[in-house]
Amino acid sequence: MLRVKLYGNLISQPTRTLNEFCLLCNIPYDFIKLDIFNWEHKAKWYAEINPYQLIPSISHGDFKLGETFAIIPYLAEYYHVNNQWYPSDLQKRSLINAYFHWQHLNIRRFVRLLVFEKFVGPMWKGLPPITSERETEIRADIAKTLQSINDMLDNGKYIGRTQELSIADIACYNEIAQMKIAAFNYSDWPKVKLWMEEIEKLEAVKTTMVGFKEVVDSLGFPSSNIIIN
Ligand SMILES: N[C@@H](CCC(=O)N[C@@H](CS)C(=O)NCC(=O)O)C(=O)O
Repeated sequence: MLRVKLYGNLISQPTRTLNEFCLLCNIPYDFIKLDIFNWEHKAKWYAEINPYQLIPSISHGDFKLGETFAIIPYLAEYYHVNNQWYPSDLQKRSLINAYFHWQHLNIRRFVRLLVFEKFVGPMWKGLPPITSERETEIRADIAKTLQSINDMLDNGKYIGRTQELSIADIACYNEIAQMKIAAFNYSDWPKVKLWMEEIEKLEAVKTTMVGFKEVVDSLGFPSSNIIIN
């Protein structure tokens, strides 16, 4: 069976989501680690795989594709995925896809701002350190979004309105777990905390988080919060 080449780096939330999707759905793949800290994703060869020059991307035979939430439906269709992670039922799948669209301007937007302004900007782009006022402002937006996720979970369903965990939960988890590098405390959102613990029991997530922790350690960011038992 044709194998997928997955290009990315496990520091990246959507890379982890795709890695976990392949593991959970037994999709045959090889992981190609890009040294994004040395701008490998901006290299000319990579622009041919993903013209947006972001990670993750895949190549599959001659076909090349970027954007996680375009890649998941592509892989699902090619490998006939029909399981709890991405059911083929049209309505269930559409509810999961709805989360994919929501996340960009909600949880991902605020987490990305925090990670960018606190770490990426000062360390790689020569930007000044984040001020405490600005950090408080972003954390307040994260808190509001976490509260709405907590409320969603409180309704007795998972993120994709499913009865069991799906790839929507995995994608959402990766965004929220990114804040472990900012020593984030999740205890104000008890449903979120429990749900994270449930996800962290999955072998696919544990394996991927080990890789995440390795990158975080190599960068010297706090990693003790990235618990893998
Ligand atoms: N919507 C894209 C987002 C991709 C994205 O923003 N990737 C980040 C890492 S998480 C990246 O490549 N950053 C490098 C850069 O901005 O130069 C997806 O879901 O795949």
